[in-house]
Amino acid sequence: MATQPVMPAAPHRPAALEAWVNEVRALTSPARVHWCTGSEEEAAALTRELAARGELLPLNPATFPGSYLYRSSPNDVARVEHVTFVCTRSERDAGPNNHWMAPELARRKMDDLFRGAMRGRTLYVVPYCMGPIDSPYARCGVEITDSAYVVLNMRIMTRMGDAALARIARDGGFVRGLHSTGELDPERRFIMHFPEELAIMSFGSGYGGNALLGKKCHALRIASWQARQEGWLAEHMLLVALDSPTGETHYVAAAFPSACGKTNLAMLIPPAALPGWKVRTIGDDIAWLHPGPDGRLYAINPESGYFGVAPGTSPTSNKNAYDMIRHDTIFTNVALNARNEPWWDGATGGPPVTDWQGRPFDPANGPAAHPNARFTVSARQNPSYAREADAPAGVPISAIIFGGRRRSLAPLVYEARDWSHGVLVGAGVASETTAAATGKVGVLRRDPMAMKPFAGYNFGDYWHHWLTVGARLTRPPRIFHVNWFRQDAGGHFLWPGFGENLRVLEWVLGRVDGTLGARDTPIGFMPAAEDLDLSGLTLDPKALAELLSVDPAAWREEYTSLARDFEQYGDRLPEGLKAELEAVLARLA
Ligand code: OXD
Ligand code: MN
Repeated sequence: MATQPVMPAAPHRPAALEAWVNEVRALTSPARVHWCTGSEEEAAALTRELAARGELLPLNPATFPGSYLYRSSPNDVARVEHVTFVCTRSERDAGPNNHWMAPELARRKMDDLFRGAMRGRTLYVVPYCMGPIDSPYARCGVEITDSAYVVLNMRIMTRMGDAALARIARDGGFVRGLHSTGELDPERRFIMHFPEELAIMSFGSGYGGNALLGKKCHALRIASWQARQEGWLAEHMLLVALDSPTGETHYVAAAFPSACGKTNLAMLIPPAALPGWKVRTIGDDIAWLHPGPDGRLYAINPESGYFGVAPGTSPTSNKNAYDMIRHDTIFTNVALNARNEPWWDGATGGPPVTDWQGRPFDPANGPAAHPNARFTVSARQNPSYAREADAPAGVPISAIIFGGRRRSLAPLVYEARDWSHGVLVGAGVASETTAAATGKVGVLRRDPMAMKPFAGYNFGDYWHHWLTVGARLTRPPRIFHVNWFRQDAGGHFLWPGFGENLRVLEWVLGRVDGTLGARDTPIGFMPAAEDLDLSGLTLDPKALAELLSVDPAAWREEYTSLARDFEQYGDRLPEGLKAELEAVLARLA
């Protein structure tokens, strides 16, 4: 007798979720409602539908099988920080680092925008889990969206569908994210966060960070708020496993502002001159950090995919990424070459013939690929994927590295004296702005812990929380600061970067293990030239000297300006951080 295939039972839909979906349905009036299961068939059907409408363009099936190009509206190409709000009851809880709106006002404004907004469209219910589905550190959410492109991206970036729904039914609570592309009108575009209600409302944009609500909105802004209440940290950090030639593995977390090379560092390929090292990727953008029972700090990557910057991704800058995006990848706002392959600066195919807006390429119109063009790809396609990315308990962190894009001042690397000095080092991160957000590029701005756009509450309280978490760790990670972007007077980079950055990581781990030396400087511990393994590297001695120098007068100015910045946090600025700042200034005097 032929056996019938056993269909898995659809998971139970929690009443609170059904009620919310019904409420949103009444408000937005969609033509239909689709509960996403996360299955292959569902993804294939959505892809076919978008391709039939011309919204997803199939790429060369021989060289980029299973891959598509999506072109966003030309006015919708980056995160929009000026219309991103944190809506806490008290304005002081959002802090001077966030745009704030009173929650009732924000709700009313958003309800008005959402009223009838999904007429004629499908309302997709997207249950998702941030973190391994069986991890106690994972947290779930549900995004309601009217964009099938968002659904396909969320399926790559998160554990999406039935498994997440089953966990939500078990957990009870979930973050509520409501999204509509609206009319893509920049004047009617808002990204609102309600941390006290664990809710997000995003209207008028279809772009990544504004629309894939699991990422920046949930896993950083809302999660940082949750993390403060629950005693952990949600951070803008990559996570890597570093296997040394002697067979030891260390795990490192590193925070850099957007488009400063987190994905490249997370997928680093060791240079030939450093044999025996292996770098494996756990995450490239977000880390959730929890004090563990053994007094160490444990990390998970809440995401399951990469939403990476395409321009600059090349076989020399990041071969792992370059190979990874040769199939089953969604490209957004790249150009096309004559072979219908995606093109950006660094791509190796023929020259661009069609620009990111679909026009015949003409340099007079600007770059062929948008500078913030992206790829969305499953982490499992990464040749350097670390199996620990799925470990429910996370990985113990040996070192935390902060960094920014600074053409002057910050040396190649220095080490904080201890955790609380490290909090000051993180709070002092500054970086030149990039195309990841709208606004001017190349302007130096403070970006504490690379979280300026993402901390869901007052930075004063956030630094206090960092100090509190550190006090609970009996074996805290060491904290470092790096700068790959130092330039000479002629604008040339002093450090080769990319794979060579492993030389700096080697020193970092040598400090962790107590095997490599350092000299004491007013800003922290720094390697002398002989503490770095520079074998096989041709580096001008003058450049090296500059990379490893500290200019006390310039640093006094830097910390005096940081002290002025801190003033805006008033009595929310923790005493511990003030004391660290005064101590550095005293050392610099
Ligand atoms: C990102 C960003 O997309 O930081 O990761 O903008
Ligand atoms: Mn990021």
